[in-house]
Amino acid sequence: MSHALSHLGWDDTFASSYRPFDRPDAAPARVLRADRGVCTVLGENGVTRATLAGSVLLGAAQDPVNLPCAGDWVVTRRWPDRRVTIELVLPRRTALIRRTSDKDATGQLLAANMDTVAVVEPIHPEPDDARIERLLALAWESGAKPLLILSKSDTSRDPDAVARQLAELAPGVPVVAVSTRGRAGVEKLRPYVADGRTLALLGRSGAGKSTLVNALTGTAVMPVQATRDADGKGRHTTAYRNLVPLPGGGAVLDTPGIRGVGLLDTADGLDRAFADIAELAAHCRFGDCRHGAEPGCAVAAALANGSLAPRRLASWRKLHHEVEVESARRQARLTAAAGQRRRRS
Ligand SMILES: Nc1nc2c(ncn2[C@@H]2O[C@H](COP(=O)(O)OP(=O)(O)OP(=O)(O)O)[C@@H](O)[C@H]2O)c(=O)[nH]1
Ligand SMILES: [Mg+2]
Ligand SMILES: [Zn+2]
Repeated sequence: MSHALSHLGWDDTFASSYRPFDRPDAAPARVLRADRGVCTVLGENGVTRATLAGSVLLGAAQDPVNLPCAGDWVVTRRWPDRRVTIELVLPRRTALIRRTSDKDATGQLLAANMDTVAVVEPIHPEPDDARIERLLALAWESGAKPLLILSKSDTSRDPDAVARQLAELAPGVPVVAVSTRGRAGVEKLRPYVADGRTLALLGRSGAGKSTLVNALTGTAVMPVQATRDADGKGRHTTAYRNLVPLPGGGAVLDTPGIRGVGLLDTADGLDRAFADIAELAAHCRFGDCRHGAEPGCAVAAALANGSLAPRRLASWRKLHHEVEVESARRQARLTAAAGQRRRRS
């Protein structure tokens, strides 16, 4: 197995899905950055640019999620004229996908094959509970392990207290407060970027994602916002999703700050992000309990005794509704597409 690639997470599973495509002019590589048909890939022999083979373009025409993305493992082919093409995207172990917009129901792949997805939320200005919950649902849905990073902890007098408070929004998710200023630094994040591991960063613009990447690499690989706005809003600085290999092995995947993040129509991530409510709901008397006025509702009981915050339930309802609407939309699209096929045949 390739030593250089194993630092980036190449393992027996990827190697065995690569094997059928192995040939003298082929090689595995990992996508560092994808840029409209041209990818920057890192292989055994270093970094090269690669264009997309016809078969890859065909797959992408069916669903843009099939396009290679930062973090993907791919089969590359070197041509006699030294051009390099991407022939195939190897099956993804994990995939971070958001719904792009309300009308257009296609998903957008943000990162692939990461072991951990960190939701990066700055301590200052005030952390946004609803955003954290939404992004954690997306993180759970990816199949990777979620992590909540409270960034800019130097701007808070008691970051650990904030972390404890926010832990309630994140059942089963480790919460770490970090600062890129001062001694504490980002060392708490090292385990997530240990040799062979990939950590993806997700969060609003200005959260300090690229600053974290630079702190982890020890060099200024990613441009960061020059000045910190008082209101913390800031313009988008990072425009590309970028996988950055770290000197000690492991990699961190930076993403541009995202404004709207829609959930896809799968509820699994949501159930895991709201494991506290899912657990309560399992104890409701009726299997189809809507947690309104039904008798024997464990969710209502938890609200009444104060162990469940009303805000938390409202947040869950909102996201749940969104997923249901999305699911109905997808069903309608499938029905329409089937109708078209029938009329054509
Ligand atoms: N006080 C403080 N400021 C920080 C810290 N980390 C980052 N910043 C500042 O926050 C601003 C935004 O940082 P970026 O790293 O560019 O944020 P980003 O999340 O990459 O933003 P986008 O690329 O737009 O998504 C910069 O001005 C940083 O100097 C920190 O730990 N403490
Ligand atoms: Mg950035
Ligand atoms: Zn109930």
